[in-house]
Formats: sequence, C-alpha cells, structure tokens
Amino acid sequence: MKMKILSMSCVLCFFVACANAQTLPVIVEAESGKAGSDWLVKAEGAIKFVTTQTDYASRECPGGDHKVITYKITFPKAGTYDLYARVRVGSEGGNDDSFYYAKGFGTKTSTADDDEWVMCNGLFDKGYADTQSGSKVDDAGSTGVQEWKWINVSKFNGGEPSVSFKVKDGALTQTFQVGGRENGLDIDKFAFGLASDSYSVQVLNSAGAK
Ligand SMILES: [Ca+2]
Ligand SMILES: [Ca+2]
Repeated sequence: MKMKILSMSCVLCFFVACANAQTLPVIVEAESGKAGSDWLVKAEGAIKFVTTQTDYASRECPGGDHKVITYKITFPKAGTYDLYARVRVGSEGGNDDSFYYAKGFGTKTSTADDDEWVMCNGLFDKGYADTQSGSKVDDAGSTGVQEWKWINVSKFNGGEPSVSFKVKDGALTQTFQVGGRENGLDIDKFAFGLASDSYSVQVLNSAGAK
C-alpha cells in the first residue's frame, strides 16, 4: 500500500513537471525593431511602445517603407507559433485600432497590396486586459479602449484571414515585419507562442519582462 501511494505521488510529480514544461513565449518589444520614419517610440513609466504618426498610407498594405518595422527574432525551437500583440487603442476607438503584420516570415514589399500583409483591424473592443491576469489569451477577447491588452492575433480575423508562423529546424532566426495602418494605436510588444500551448495575460506579461 505504501508503495502504491509512493508510485501515485511519482505519477503526480511527473504531471506537475509536464505542466511546468510549457515553452515560454518569445517576447519581441515593439520598439526593438528597425522602424520606418513614420513610427515614433514613446515611453510612459516603465513601458516603451511605438505608435504611427500618420493615418493610412494604404488601406490594404503599409503603403511605404516609412510605415514598416522590421524585427530579427531567434526562436528556441522549431514549431508553429501564434502571434500575440500587446496594444492600446486610442480614444477614437474604431479609428485607432488597426495595424498590418506580414503574412509569414521574411522581408515583404511595403506596397504589395494585400497578398503579403494581413490586416488586423477592429481591435477597439477586443483583447485581454491586465486585470484579466489569469485569463488564457486563446482568441481575440473583449476589452475596451485606452488600456493595454493582449490579443492572439493568429486566432482573430481582423478583416482578413489570420496566419500562424512556422519555424523550421536550421532556420531558427527569422525576419518579421509589421506595418502601420491607423494612427492612435500604441503597440508595446509582440509575443510568439507555440500554437499548441496557451498563455495567460500574466505569463505573457512576465515572460521576457525587464
Ligand atoms: Ca486614428
Ligand atoms: Ca515595449
């Protein structure tokens, strides 16, 4: 009987260890990229973020290199990753709530209509706020404007079908680009998390925190 209890507790330990083995998301500070001239880096307290100075150059794509930010990201391992974004929509709500992200890794053409870029629009009432710290960011969520919030961009159709990002062995370092669309949207950071895992607001906020 004692052996049985012992082996049961071993099994429990094993499951707890597995639960803790979740791969942490890769955090990409929005202000860490090579930004085109339309982007401003701002700071509020400990938070640094980016925001576009002008409204649309195009309603289908960034519309110019001045609207693009380029990141180099090294992933810990191969896999399919979801893209998350931590954003804050301005007081004009539906006029302050969109950006573009590249449809897959690599350097895209900033003026290439919509086949190289995904529109991520309609964020004004989406997202998971910091107050929802235990909530899993498994979809777009529902939170208002003028507060920081996380969105699983890869699980949200913001005007165009969303995409996930495939990382292969031997090619762990990748180029990723985003583009400005509406002004009034602040972007603090992005995260790439394995599509097979889910992450709470708390985990997304604490991973890579500095
Ligand atoms: Ca605006
Ligand atoms: Ca930031």
